[in-house]
Amino acid sequence: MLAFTTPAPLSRLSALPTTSKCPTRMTAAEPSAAAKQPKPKKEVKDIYTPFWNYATKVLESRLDLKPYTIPEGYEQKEAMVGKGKRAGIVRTDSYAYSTDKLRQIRTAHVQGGALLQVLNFVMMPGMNYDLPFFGADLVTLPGGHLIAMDMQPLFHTDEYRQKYAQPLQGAFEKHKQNLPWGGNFPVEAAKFFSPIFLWSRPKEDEVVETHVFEAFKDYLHGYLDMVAEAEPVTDPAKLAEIRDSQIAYLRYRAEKDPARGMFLRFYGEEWTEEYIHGFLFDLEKKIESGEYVPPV
Ligand code: DBV
Repeated sequence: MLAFTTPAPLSRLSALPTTSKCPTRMTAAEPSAAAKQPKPKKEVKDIYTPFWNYATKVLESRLDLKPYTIPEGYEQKEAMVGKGKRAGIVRTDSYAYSTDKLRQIRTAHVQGGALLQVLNFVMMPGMNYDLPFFGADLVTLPGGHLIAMDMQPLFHTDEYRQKYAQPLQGAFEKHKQNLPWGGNFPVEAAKFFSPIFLWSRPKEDEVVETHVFEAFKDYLHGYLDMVAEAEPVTDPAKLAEIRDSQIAYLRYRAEKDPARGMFLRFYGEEWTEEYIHGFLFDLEKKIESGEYVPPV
């Protein structure tokens, strides 16, 4: 499904970031020069670095960040993908932090130029908070973009929606006008989403750079507002419910990770499974190893 050749309108993504850019644009005034040269490669935009740079600044300014250990060998991974002229490097960078309230804040940033670009950014609260998960899955494939952003709920009660979806209802209404429903959504995933789930498949880079970026900013700040307000839960019955719900969610994400196929192709099975279970959705492993002790 993934290909290096990119149809319009994503033709600007038709070279990999590691390949040299054509230094000067061929103009109509230089037809002979243009004819002798190989077809100029157009510039590939790095779409998600500005998103992550923005998020990092906000996280640093609004939270008291602590380091979160990324398993050795998983901070950065590169692989040559494709053959001949179409070969290029796909690089995955990982970033992680924690805070007193957020067990894990982590991002996977995949840079494969024309092949694909991904920013997958999730914030996972400690189990003594009933906070939702912050989830952003921003994906650029040769055929277009796939945008998912949500405050993924632990519970589906009116009270919970009032507390954790309502504050962002206005932002949701505003952004969904520019980011219409993307359709074709896995049914079994529905129970993990909130009423303010933004899910869209824009075609144009500009939509990502403008409307998606604005929504990203609002959702990020909205989530951090909720985190700032959150009070720890102490009721043992409630703690058990939070624990079950968090595990169900993260188990689902690990099992159904839509990036698994891509990672398998690029980096092989051993790396992929360890990356998914040992970093991206590591809660169960951390509990098993005793590195994370759920509150009781
Ligand atoms: N998705 C991840 C992680 C990724 C990632 C960790 C690091 O959870 C990337 C990478 N998502 C990724 C890629 C694709 C998708 C698709 C590469 C494209 C897969 C392909 O077409 O080959 C939202 N992401 C999707 C899809 C959904 C989501 C519904 C389409 C899958 C399908 O149609 O079956 N991911 C999903 C989700 C959240 C999320 C609901 C929460 C915000 O992060």
